[in-house]
Amino acid sequence: VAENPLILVIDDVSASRSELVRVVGSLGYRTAEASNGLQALQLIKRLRPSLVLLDVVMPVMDGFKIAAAVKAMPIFVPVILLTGLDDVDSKRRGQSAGADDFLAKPISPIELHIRISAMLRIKSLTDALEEARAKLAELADTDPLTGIANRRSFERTLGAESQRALRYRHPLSLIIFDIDHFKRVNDTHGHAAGDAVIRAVAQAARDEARNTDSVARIGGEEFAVMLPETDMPGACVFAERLRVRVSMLSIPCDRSLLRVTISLGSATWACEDGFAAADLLLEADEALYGSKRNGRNRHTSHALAAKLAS
Ligand code: GH3
Ligand code: MG
Ligand code: MG
Repeated sequence: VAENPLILVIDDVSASRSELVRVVGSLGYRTAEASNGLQALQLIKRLRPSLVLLDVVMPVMDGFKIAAAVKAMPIFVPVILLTGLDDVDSKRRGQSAGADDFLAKPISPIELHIRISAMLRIKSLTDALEEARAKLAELADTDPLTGIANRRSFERTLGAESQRALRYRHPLSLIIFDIDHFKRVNDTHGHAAGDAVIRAVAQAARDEARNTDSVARIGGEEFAVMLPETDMPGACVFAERLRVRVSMLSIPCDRSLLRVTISLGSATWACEDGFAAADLLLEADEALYGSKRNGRNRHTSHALAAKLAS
């Protein structure tokens, strides 16, 4: 059940504030009140009101400044500006500050009710759109089979983490891993079993990683883990733990339990020379192929700067 909308009343004059709060309350809304701009902005952040009723005449931070600050927030909070009767100049300034509607004082309760209802309708439509947009954005970044990040999302993370590491000169490691002889799983047990294996391996990596790490599926049976603030020994410890964990999985499939192994390659930037995100990926990929060549079910690590220097 949706809660009663919360209306924030902002007015410096205590008597008119109380009167407005009383009227809004009698219309069936929940209320909160603020007597100045600073307090109002803090309350908006904390309480997330559905609508703001804002007096235009206030000391220090007037209604225009407050309206502009509310509109600069990343959430949509409708603002109804309370102006004097026939105060066209205030309406014009309020409009350019971002106020959504205007009401002339003295306020008629019926007029107030109509304006609030109309604004709340716009607010709920806007909120529903924003929710749908956020859901789509999440879907666009998620691999449907495993629920972890997809390649598109991984590439963005790789770019962002590379820039952050370079800028603050903090170490950064990238691990790429690939399921060994995965074709055999598909060929022997079928595609559905193959999918179950991919899901189980993704879950293992997700469980092993920290919240600040990012795990992504970047190919059919190929995954990546970004490890910010992680040097080469740290990446080796993580890779080894993950390798062992995956090798110990028993994945149910029909009447049998499937076992798989993974090969891993890592690249670490150790704050020496500069590097590009693509270098990290290339180097981790080369390390992975080293692991495949040397017999699979193992981890190979490359240092980025050392390779560039040689
Ligand atoms: P290697 O040890 O060298 O990695 O051998 P491999 O058999 O794992 O390597 P290869 O890259 O030749 O095979 C990968 C297979 O993964 C081929 C493809 O059919 C299968 N595959 C890719 N995506 C999916 C998927 O989403 N589901 C399933 N079940 N199989 C997939
Ligand atoms: Mg493979
Ligand atoms: Mg592969």
